[in-house]
Order: sequence, then C-alpha cells, then structure tokens
Amino acid sequence: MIKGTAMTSGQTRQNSVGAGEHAERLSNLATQNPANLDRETGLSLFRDMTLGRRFEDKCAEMYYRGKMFGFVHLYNGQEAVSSGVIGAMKRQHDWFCSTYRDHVHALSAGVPAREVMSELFGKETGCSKGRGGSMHLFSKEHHLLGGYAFIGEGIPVALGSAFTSKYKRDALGDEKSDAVTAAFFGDGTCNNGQFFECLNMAQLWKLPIIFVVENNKWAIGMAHDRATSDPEIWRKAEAFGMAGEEIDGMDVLAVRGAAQRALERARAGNGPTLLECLTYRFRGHSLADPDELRSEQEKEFWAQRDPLKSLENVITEKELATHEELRAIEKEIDKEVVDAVEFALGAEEPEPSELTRYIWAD
Ligand SMILES: Cc1ncc(C[n+]2csc(CCOP(=O)(O)OP(=O)(O)O)c2C)c(N)n1
Repeated sequence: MIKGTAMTSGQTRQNSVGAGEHAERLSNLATQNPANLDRETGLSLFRDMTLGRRFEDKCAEMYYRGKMFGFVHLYNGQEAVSSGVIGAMKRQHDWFCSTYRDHVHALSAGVPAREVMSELFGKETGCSKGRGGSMHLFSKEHHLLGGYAFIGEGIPVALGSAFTSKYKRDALGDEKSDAVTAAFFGDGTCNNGQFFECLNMAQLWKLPIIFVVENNKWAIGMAHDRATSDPEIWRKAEAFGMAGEEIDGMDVLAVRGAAQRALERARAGNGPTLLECLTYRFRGHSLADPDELRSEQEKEFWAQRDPLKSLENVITEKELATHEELRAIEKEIDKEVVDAVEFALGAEEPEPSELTRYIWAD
C-alpha cells in the first residue's frame, strides 16, 4: 500500500505539468456499468449538472459586469461530484459542509437559484441574507452547514454534525437519527491538520460521515503532485483503518455509486469513508485568476472528459432520452438562471442598521 518512495515522487513531479499522474490513475479505474440507469435518474442528474454549469457561466458574466464583489470561485468541470454525492443523499435529512467553491453544492441540495444568486449580489433575499456572499452560502432548511473561506474549516463542523446524529441515536435513543454528513474539500486541503485530526476522530467513534475530496490537481497555482508526499489521497484512509475509495470524478454514475456505498456504510453504523474524486476545474482558481499556469495539453485532456457530455452519451446510447429532449432541458435551465439574475438584481440590499444581525442566534 505504501508508495511515495524517492523514485515515485520524482516521477510524479515530472508529470505534474501534463495530464500526468491523473491520466494514469484514471486509466486504471474500472468504468461504471450504467446498466441500471433509469430515465428519471439520468434526467435528474443531467438537469442538476446543467443547472450547475449554466449557473456558473452566468456568474462569470455577472462578475465581469461588476455585479458581484470579492472573490468568486466557480465549479465548472466538477459537477459530477456535487450531483453524484448530494443527489445520492436524502434531501433535507442528511447534512453537508462545503468550501468557498460552494454555489453548485447549494443548488444540488435544492437551495433555489434565486436565493443563491441573490446571495452573490449581497441582497437580503440571499440564502445567508446577503451577509455571506459567494464563499459563505448557508441554508438550515437545505441542511447546508456553510461554505468556508479558510480551507479545511468545514471538516470539523461536519464532524460535529456527524457526532450529533450518532449521539442522538446511540445515547438518546432516537432511532430516526440516521443522518449522514458529507464534508467536501479540495486536494490542497488534505495537507492541513484538520483533515488528519478529523479522520482520526471519525474512525475512532465510527461517525456517519463521508469525506469527499475533490482532487482537481491544483491548489491555486500549486500542482497537487508537487505538494503532497503521497498524491493518492484515498490511501490515507488505510492509516486510520477507514474505508477509502478512488473514483473517476468526471463520471457522475461512478461518483453516485461510491456515494451510495459510503452512505450505506455510515447509516449501518460502520463509520466513515474517504472518497477521492479525480476531477478538474475548467476555469481558473477564481474569476480573478488569469489561469496561465496550467498547460493547454492538460486542459484539453480534461475537456475531453466533460462530465455533462459523458452523461449525455450514456443517456442517448441507452435511449433514455433524445438529444432534442436534453436541449429542451438546457433551455428550461437557462430560463431559471435568467430568472434568478432578474430576481437578484431587483431585490433589496440589507439595511445598514442591520449589519450585525444574524451574527448571533436570536
Ligand atoms: C487556512 C487557509 N490557508 C490558506 C488559504 C489560501 N488558499 C485559498 S484557496 C487555497 C488552495 C486550496 O486548494 P484546494 O483545497 O485543492 O481547493 P480547490 O481550490 O482546488 O477547490 C489556499 C491555500 C486559505 N484560504 N485558508
């Protein structure tokens, strides 16, 4: 199991500028058999990923038109992770924590596009009442325990949430308390202390939690392979005696399958799972990043694996829907996104006198 010999890390370093290490890892992963995919699930995943993609494209447009302030981190390319994991969770029952790259996680959990867009515009109608902005989406109703600007901050919050569910069931006898919590974070975050501390506690107490690493190869401008002694993050689970899985994070069906296995394990009381999803962001780190560090060859490799196109191929090859039906869904989604922008533009800003409201619970 132990890699990371001097020779291995030297080789991965050389590879870091090309499609490199991830290309090799992806080629070793079994492709998902979509035999059991039904029309309803296929279309629901397609709809969710399309909403994520189109919403983010509109955010870029609005940002460059000066409608949003501060840093805005988009999720393009990574949609299969959000739709695969959150789509497998029980809505408004299970919980999750996000990062600053949080818009699409919120949408997958059902936070209305109007509320997410309003939050990005700093309006009172936003899911965090306009006080949070892009990096701090929150929705108690949709069980989103927050987006976090500091990397790794959401992991202990998710751990606390998982502990609460288990405590209610085991110590207080609440049979219905079988919620699982997912913590989403990036590869760069896995070199932080909270990651290791929380993995340890989660396994020690067999907490119902899923650690979802969205390994998009880069932490701003630092290539993952150059910053991490053993770049295969999922293997770190073994050090804690925890289940770990490596997944093609561009394949929504593969992500969904792995999430279902992890959810089942957690609900049965068998503890946490570390899921490493190999994915890629199609845009720069944030909208302020000119994205000059990543090679064209690498970007092209990942563009070929666009998760939306792959799902479209599966859906049409299995004759679950036609290309025309999928174009019609895109049109509907475009309308929803335009409506969200119009709603957010017309909404009120918070009253300056209420600046400190919501800092503490009423
Ligand atoms: C505690 C902390 N240290 C440093 C930073 C600065 N920072 C912002 S984003 C980032 C890279 C994170 O990369 P990764 O976890 O891979 O997430 P990704 O952006 O790829 O989604 C860093 C180091 C921060 N936000 N928080």
